[in-house]
Amino acid sequence: MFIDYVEIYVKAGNGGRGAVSFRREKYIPKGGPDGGDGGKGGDVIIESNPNMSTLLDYRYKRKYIAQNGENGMGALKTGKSGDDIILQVPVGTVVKDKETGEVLFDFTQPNQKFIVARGGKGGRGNNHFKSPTNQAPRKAEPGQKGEERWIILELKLIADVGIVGFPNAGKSTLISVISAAKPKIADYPFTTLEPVLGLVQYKDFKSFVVADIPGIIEGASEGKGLGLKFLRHIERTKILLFLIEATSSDPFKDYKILINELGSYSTELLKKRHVVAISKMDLIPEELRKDIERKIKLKFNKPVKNINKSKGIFFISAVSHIGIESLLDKLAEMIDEAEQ
Ligand SMILES: Nc1nc2c(ncn2[C@@H]2O[C@H](COP(=O)(O)OP(=O)(O)OP(=O)(O)O)[C@@H](O)[C@H]2O)c(=O)[nH]1
Ligand SMILES: [Mg+2]
Repeated sequence: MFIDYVEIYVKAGNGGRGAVSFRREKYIPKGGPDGGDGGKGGDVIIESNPNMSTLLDYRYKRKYIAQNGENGMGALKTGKSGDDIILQVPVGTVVKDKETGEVLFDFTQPNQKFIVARGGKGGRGNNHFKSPTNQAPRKAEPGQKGEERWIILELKLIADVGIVGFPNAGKSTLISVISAAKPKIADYPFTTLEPVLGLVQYKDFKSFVVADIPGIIEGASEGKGLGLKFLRHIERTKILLFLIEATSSDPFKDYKILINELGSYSTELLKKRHVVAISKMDLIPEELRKDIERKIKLKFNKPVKNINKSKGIFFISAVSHIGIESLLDKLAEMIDEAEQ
């Protein structure tokens, strides 16, 4: 199962307390203080693991408590430090403080580490409190408390291009043709229930990552269909690809509905550059294609509220491999531009 949002509790270990102890040696009646310090509490650390792809583990176990430091001992022995806990998460995970919503860390690379709750320091033993006036201090410190907090782990996939469209528009078919990804494809809506990433190996050994997400319908922002929560996976993409069926009765209207739904999730999404691809062109009889293309182009020339003009409109068929190359050329060019 693909899980992209969890809330968990983390608590670092407390520091051990410092010891109150006095040296005891033969023939020395009054030994000085020799109470050792308490050990440090264990940290709770989060680490990004490139082999993980979901936050599923954290659905079942919600609380992570690191070990406390041990108390200090006589003969200046420091208590043992508590063991750290390391929580592994997929690359693309954002860590937020649950109470404030503040982003604490964003794992964009593999093997990054972040201490989300710091273990408490051990308290000092009584050997630190000796002074000219007090040769036999009975004072030692308690250990500090380990930090604790509720946090949110949210996985936002990292892709270059996000494909958005109505259910059944052919999004999964397209990603299966341009990449090695093998998502489920079927002739019914909401076939795709979780996002899929595909690596497109492009000319000149370049590559880019495309994300296929579940279909969006009118009213998705009010919870219709699968809702909009998976749009978090296209928040980080550089480019959006709107995929609209050629056989639709009004492709331009579909486009406006999609824009509207995206905008109600986040206006930031609409600031991304985008292209439009009209899919399933093989279903249009060949002799009608030119005419239909011309009409659709004309319609899409009109400006749409809240979004910049698309960087191009492509007429494609994933099944018959029509127009795929020029679409990929454009996407690669736009990614290059976005990276400069
Ligand atoms: N003729 C034709 N059919 C296509 C083409 N692309 C996709 N289809 C068909 O359209 C149907 C839906 O395709 P999917 O790729 O599953 O569509 P989707 O957009 O991923 O759908 P959801 O996951 O439900 O949102 C399937 O029956 C595909 O075989 C195409 O280029 N030409
Ligand atoms: Mg699909």
